[in-house]
Amino acid sequence: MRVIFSEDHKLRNARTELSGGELVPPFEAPFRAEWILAAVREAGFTDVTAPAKHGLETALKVHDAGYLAFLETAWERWEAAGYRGEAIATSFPVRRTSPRIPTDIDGQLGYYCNAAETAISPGTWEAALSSMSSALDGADLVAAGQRAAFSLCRPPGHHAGIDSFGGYCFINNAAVAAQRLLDKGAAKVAVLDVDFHHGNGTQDIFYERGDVFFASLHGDPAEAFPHFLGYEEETGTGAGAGTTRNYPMGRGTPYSVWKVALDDALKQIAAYGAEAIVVSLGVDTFEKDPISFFKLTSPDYIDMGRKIAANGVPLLVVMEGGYGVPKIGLNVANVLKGISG
Ligand code: Q9C
Ligand code: ZN
Repeated sequence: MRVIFSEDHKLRNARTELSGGELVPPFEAPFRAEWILAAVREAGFTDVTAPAKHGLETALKVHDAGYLAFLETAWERWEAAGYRGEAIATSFPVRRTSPRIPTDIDGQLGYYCNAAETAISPGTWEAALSSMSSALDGADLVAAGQRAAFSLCRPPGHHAGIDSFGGYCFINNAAVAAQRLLDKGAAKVAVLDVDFHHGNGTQDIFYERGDVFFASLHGDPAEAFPHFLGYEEETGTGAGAGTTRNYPMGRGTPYSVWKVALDDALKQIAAYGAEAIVVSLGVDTFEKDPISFFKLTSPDYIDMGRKIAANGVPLLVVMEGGYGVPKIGLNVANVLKGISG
C-alpha cells in the first residue's frame, strides 16, 4: 500500500491551543505525523512518496470560495493588525445575528471559525494545502486502480465545513478526496469516519448531496466535541436524504460495542452502492488518548482494518486525529495491516 506524505506538514506548528481556559501547546502537533510515519515504515509500508502540489480546483467544489480566500490570507492580515499572539477567534455569529460578512480580520475570524481552540499561525495555510495534496494524490492512486492507499495527512480535515475551520482542521481532506474520486468517474463514494470525534465538517459538506454517503462513529455529542452535530436523527436532506448515518456512543465504549456500529455502517455503505470508501481515520478512539473517552486497544485496530477491507471496494485511508502517545503510530499501522490482510 502506497503512503503519501508531505514534510510540509511541519509548517503547521502553532504555539497555542485554547484549552481549559489556558493557552497550552497544541495536542495536534508535528510529532504526531513523525510517530505515525515511523511506525508505518516499521510495519513494512515503506513505499512513501511526497504529493504533487495541487491547486484549489477540487477544494472549491466542497468549500466556499470566500472561506478559502480568508484562510489563505488570515495570518498576514492578523499580523498586519499588530497582534502579538496567534489568531484566535473571540466573537461568533450565533443565533439571530446579521448574515453580513464583516470586513475586518477579527470579524472574519469569528465568522469562519467553528471552535476557538484552533489558532491560525504562520504556515498554517501552506501546511493545509500540503495535507490536501496528499489526499488528492491518494484519491488519484485509488481512481487509477489501486486497492488501497494511505494519505498521511496533517493537519487533519474532518471538522472543516463548507465555510468554517476548527477542531484542528482547515481544509477537509477527506471531502476533497471524495470529490476527486467522483470527478475521476465514480458515481457514488462513501466517507466512513472512525475518528473519535463526529465529522461535523464532512457531514456539513455532503448533507444535501446524494453522491457521497457519510457515516460517522463517535463520542456522543451530548458529552463530546464537536458538541452541536452528530446525533442519530441527522440522516441528510434534499438530494442527500438518507445518505448520512451517525453512531454516537457513550463514555468507556469498548471495541466489542464499537464494532457492532462499524458492521452496521459498512452494511449501509454496501447497500448504498459506494464504488470507493474514503476512511477518515482517527485513532483517538484509543484507550490512552488524552482528549477522548473510548477504550479501544492496539490489537483492535487490526480487526478494524480487516472489517473495513471486507467490503471489497477500493479504500483511501486519510489521517485525522489521535493524540498524546507514541502508540498512535502502531495503531495506524495496525489498521493498514488489517486492510492489507
Ligand atoms: N482540551 C480531531 O480529532 N477539543 N480534532 C479539544 C481539549 C477539540 C479534535 C479539547 C478536539 C478536536 C481532528
Ligand atoms: Zn478526533
